[in-house]
Amino acid sequence: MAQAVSYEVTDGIAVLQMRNPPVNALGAALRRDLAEALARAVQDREVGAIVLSGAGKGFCAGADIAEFEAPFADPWVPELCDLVENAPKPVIAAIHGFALGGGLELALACHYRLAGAEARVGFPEVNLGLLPGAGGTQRAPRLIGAGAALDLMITGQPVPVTSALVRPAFDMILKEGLNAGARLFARKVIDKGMRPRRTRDQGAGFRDPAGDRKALQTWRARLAGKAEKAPGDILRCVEAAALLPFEVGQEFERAAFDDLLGGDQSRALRHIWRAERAAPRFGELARAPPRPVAQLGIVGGGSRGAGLAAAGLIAGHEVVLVERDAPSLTAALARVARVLDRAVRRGRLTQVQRDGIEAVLHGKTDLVALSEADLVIETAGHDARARAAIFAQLDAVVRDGAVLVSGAAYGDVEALAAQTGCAQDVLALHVPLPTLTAPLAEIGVGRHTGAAAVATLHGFVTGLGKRAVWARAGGGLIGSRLMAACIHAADGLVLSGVAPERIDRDMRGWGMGFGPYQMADMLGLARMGDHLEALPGATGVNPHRVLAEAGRAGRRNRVGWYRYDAGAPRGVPDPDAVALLGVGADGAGDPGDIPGRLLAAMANEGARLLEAGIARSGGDIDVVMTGGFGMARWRGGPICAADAAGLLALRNRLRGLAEAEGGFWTPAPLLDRLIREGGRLGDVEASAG
Ligand code: 3H9
Repeated sequence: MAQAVSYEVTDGIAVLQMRNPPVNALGAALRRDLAEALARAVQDREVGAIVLSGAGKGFCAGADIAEFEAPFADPWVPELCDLVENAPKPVIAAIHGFALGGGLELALACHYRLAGAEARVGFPEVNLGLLPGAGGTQRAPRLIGAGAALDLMITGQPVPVTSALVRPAFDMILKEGLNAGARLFARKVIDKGMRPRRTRDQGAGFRDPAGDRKALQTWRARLAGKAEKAPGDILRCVEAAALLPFEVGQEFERAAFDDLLGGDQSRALRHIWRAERAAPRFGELARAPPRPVAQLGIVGGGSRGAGLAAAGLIAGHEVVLVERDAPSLTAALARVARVLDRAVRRGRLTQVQRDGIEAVLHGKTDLVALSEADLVIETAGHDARARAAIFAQLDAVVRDGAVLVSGAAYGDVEALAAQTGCAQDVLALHVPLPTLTAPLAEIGVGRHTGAAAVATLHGFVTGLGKRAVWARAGGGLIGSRLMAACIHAADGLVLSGVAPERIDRDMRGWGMGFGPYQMADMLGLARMGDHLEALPGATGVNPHRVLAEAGRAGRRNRVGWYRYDAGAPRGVPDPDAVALLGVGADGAGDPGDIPGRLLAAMANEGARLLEAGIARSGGDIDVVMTGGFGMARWRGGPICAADAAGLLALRNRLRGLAEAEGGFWTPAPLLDRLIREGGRLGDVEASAG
């Protein structure tokens, strides 16, 4: 018998167990072996009923996502589901852990379903820009109704098997003893002469057509105007389930699935899925174990410092927060308290936990208080000199083995390390705002940083629930460098008379969470001015500096590129800002293709980061831009977008811009090489890390 499925017959019951670690993904071998095992059980005269289960931590995680980039071997998941459903002997699914995507579709194709009470089920295909394509959109509504099916498929969120949404799909939920329970159930099926109960012939889910129509209307209204394609296709397929015969609905689903699979959105989301899993794998983790972090030191209690202190407290660390004087400390502790209160309101923390947490928060006004800290993150230095002074003082007070982290994306780690006697323990960290909830953390590794310090910071940010991304420290980490390139490219338009709000609107329309000028206001215009001055190749007027020097700090003082008056917390366009630059405030300049221009700048900067070894891979860059800078996941990030549009087109655009506007636009040599070799930016892997 083949190895991806075990086969065992006892007392007339064949148990087919999927064995494809780690998650029983339905790869080609498993599909083939399951089809063979099923045929064997059907032919075996001794067998009266078949139990299908999964070994390891769950029943089945669905189709093997790694196989989506090549043609599928037979039987493909829909055919496998049909084989199961059309089996002439009863097939009983015994689900533990999870049944997701094609795994749940396989379970729905079985004739009876049992689950362990701990199991979770769901249709996460939408997160990959897909829909359940193995009959799920047709079978699920027949069992649980269109409303529940849409909730599961459009949100992509797994739910417990005990949830009212999915409970009707299960014959029995067992608190314990799933395998024994499945055998007993199979015995009963045999003894009572129960026949295969094909889901395609069921109609319990269609009992409330008015409710189904309402659910469809509600979802249709919610999805109106949304750019993502998969949710709308899911809606149409689920609607078809109620209107069309099963086989016709299945064909409809199959065509929609194939269309999504070949489209740019799913390709981008699959790229992000892979890249997000690859990003936290740092080479350093194999070279040294992390050091334990019991006490966390934070220097500076501004929004970043306070956010990190709160995140550290919630993750169970003792926190020492140091500010320069008593009034600053009072303000910093109040900031931490506000972040914690917000965490309670959002359900990240219970009030009881919140009440106890401040006992392990110590506010101090002297760096000496950090003598016991295992990890110190500096967020106070406003310029390189101030940061260097703090690192020199830290070196004198912290104990051996403490990891010292600069919280500034543009911090010069080598210069800071030179202030200490422990260069191997110095590195940088950038967590986007809002710090507590940002899903990612860029770890900036210096030339002299040791593997143990990297592993320690990696372990710390992972413990905060953030995805770690590797970057070489120096001259800005990945996100800040790409945003600076984006904003510099936008500035060229503003200086030629294009209104900033027009640029922001077009970029939001393309799929950025915030426009570049909204982003600059959030970061602060003085700091944005610094970032642009550090950007290689950026020359000419620095409009952020001009505005900052005119007293327009950004959101902080409610006036930057936009005005943030009491009634307009999101900001209103302010022609006075552009007037300061001496260019037309009427927005009359010719914008051309704004997203194309700004994305070209970002992709080119990304290529430079790859060449310089600042980013390890194109995937890492896209993970940073989608996870930390609000770029739509279905766009896949600037590197994925550049690959989709074609590198030759990108290079030609850059050449044209370089001729017209100068050196910043010069195409990175890596682009030439990739064009020659037929390569893609998204496949570039630097050897760093
Ligand atoms: C689908 O089913 C389409 C159908 O409608 C059919 C259409 C015709 N494939 O997350 P973990 C890997 S689309 C391949 O750390 P956990 C994962 O990359 C599919 N590989 O474990 C990792 O590998 P590595 C719909 C997969 O316990 C390893 O397994 N299904 C798949 O924290 C362990 O993963 C999904 O979208 C897969 N389907 O969580 C399910 N799934 O160590 C996505 C996982 O090399 N998966 N891997 O990086 C999950 O949500 C979680 O992995 C799961 C386990 C909850 C299952």
